[in-house]
Amino acid sequence: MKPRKFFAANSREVLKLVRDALGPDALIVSNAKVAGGFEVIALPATSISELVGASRAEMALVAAPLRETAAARPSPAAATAEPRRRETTAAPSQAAPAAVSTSAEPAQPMIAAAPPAPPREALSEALVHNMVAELRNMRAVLEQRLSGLAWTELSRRDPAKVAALQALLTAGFSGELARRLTDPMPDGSDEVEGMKWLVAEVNRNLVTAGADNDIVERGGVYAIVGPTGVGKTTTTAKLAARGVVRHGADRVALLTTDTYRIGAHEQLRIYGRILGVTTSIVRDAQELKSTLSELRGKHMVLIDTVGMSQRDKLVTEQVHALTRSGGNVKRLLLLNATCNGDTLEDVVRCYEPASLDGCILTKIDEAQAIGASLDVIMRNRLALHFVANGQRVPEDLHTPNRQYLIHRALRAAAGGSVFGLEHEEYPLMLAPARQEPQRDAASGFAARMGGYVA
Ligand SMILES: Nc1nc2c(ncn2[C@@H]2O[C@H](COP(=O)(O)OP(=O)(O)OP(=O)(O)O)[C@@H](O)[C@H]2O)c(=O)[nH]1
Ligand SMILES: [Mg+2]
Repeated sequence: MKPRKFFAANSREVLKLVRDALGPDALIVSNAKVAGGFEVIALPATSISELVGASRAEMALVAAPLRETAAARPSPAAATAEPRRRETTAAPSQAAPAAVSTSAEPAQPMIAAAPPAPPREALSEALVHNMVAELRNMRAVLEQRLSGLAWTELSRRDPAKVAALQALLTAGFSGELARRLTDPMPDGSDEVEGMKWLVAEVNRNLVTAGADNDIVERGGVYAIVGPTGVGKTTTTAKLAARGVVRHGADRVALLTTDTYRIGAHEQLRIYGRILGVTTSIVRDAQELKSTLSELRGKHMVLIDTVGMSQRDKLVTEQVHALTRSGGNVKRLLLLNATCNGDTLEDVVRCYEPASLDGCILTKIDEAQAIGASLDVIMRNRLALHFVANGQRVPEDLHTPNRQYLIHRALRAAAGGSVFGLEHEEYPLMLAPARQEPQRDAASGFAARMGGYVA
């Protein structure tokens, strides 16, 4: 478990030396810029388990004298436990009087034999726990320092790639997608070419439904799902209005599963009445099935669903009810563009993205930046069917224009923001070590930097 020192002209080479000598899971203990290059002190990955093993052994040594001291000085608790021990010892031989008379002698042998296991175990566990926490902290710090080094190196070597990464991160894209998108950028591009290349790459990765094959044109049964207040009922009405304009009111039907809250279905009924479209309420999977069967002849049936928190277990029940209902119900998830990336990611996960037909991005009129929404949509490979940019029914619903959305997302990078980062702070976003405590510093870092340093 002896630390080894490595030296090379630059950070990339020194990390290569470390990896060649100690493997990809090596633990970097320190790194520093020294005269003529970089110096790194590293340990093999096995040292962590040796460290933990050693600490257990050391604890055993420390615990032994403690046990002896406890034996010499019985605690009140041990004294009260004594009669119970006597009973247990006496029971098998039925020799109670003899046992009592033996234990009336000085109490040392009884107490010395008592296994002080629980406190020792607890102490040792606490020590191991603390050590693991310390190692994780060290790992996070090291990972950030290494990311800093890599960032400096990359800024010097490939400024266009750094500018693209910075633009994506500022726009609210995740480090993961920003790396993935910029990784294949050709080396040696200038910044203007680099940004053009980036826009084309985002464009290629953002899947949208075109005006000619939108759901209103295609028809079918669509359940509009999403968290509370995201705009499900309003968007259902907007879609229904488009359906009425293109196919006539008698070819469109509205359903609501919202019997959860008093009067909730009234909102949809009013829209239905204005549009001249039949509106039905369904209470369970069975009723949904029979109503859908009655509405078989319609071009488009839209189901407005219950609004509830994405963490609510009713979400799962609702998903299953719609699946069980048959009638080939497709689900469209509504995402609120004003939410942050983590919240949107959580929403997508709760609604089982693999079985979604796509999504609609709402409230983009209220969102300062839409990078995080586009990131979640792209990473989860959701098809974006519509964007909603206001409360007006039916005007504020549009088929997505990718150029406009990308321009809008990246525009956030150009304007200054109080939440903006300084150039040298970006590596912190590229090395989210605290969220991934299980990963090794060296290998996790190399993976995250997509091979920039290795
Ligand atoms: N600014 C803006 N407001 C919107 C948009 N879509 C819906 N809203 C408003 O958001 C509020 C909630 O909309 P609803 O359609 O009732 O949302 P919901 O998802 O059905 O809500 P629950 O049924 O309570 O879960 C209403 O005031 C809508 O007018 C949009 O694209 N932009
Ligand atoms: Mg609603």
